[in-house]
Amino acid sequence: MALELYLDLFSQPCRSVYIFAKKNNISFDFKKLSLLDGQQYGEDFGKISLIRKVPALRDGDFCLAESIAIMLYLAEKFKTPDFWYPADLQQRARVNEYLSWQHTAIRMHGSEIFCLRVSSPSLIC
Ligand SMILES: N[C@@H](CCC(=O)N[C@@H](CS)C(=O)NCC(=O)O)C(=O)O
Repeated sequence: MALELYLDLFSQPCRSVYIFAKKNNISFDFKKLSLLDGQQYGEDFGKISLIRKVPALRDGDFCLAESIAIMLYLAEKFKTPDFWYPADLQQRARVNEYLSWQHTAIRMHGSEIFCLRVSSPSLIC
């Protein structure tokens, strides 16, 4: 069974996973999940992701949520070039530092802008 990625490209974490997989020529079945249509609440998707959020991965019987965890899984499974997730302990720690930092330092604020734009488009040009 091909590796499946459940994605809605409106979502920043989904775009991260998508771009990472594409850049590394990782083949996968693109499973489009429309958040605007509420497909995350469907019965089938509940079996893929307990937290009902995208991105989500299915690799055989194994399901995984969280964009960072998914990208690290892909990096290790497909042995992507070293610069993505270096083998060197301290270089890898630097990547981990960034991945930990970005959740609250970048992504959270990006989400706020997105939500504001969707809910009140006239407030932001
Ligand atoms: N920390 C998660 C965030 C996942 C997330 O919040 N996904 C949103 C889209 S950006 C989602 O699926 N929301 C659906 C919902 O809350 O109903 C990650 O990095 O994957």
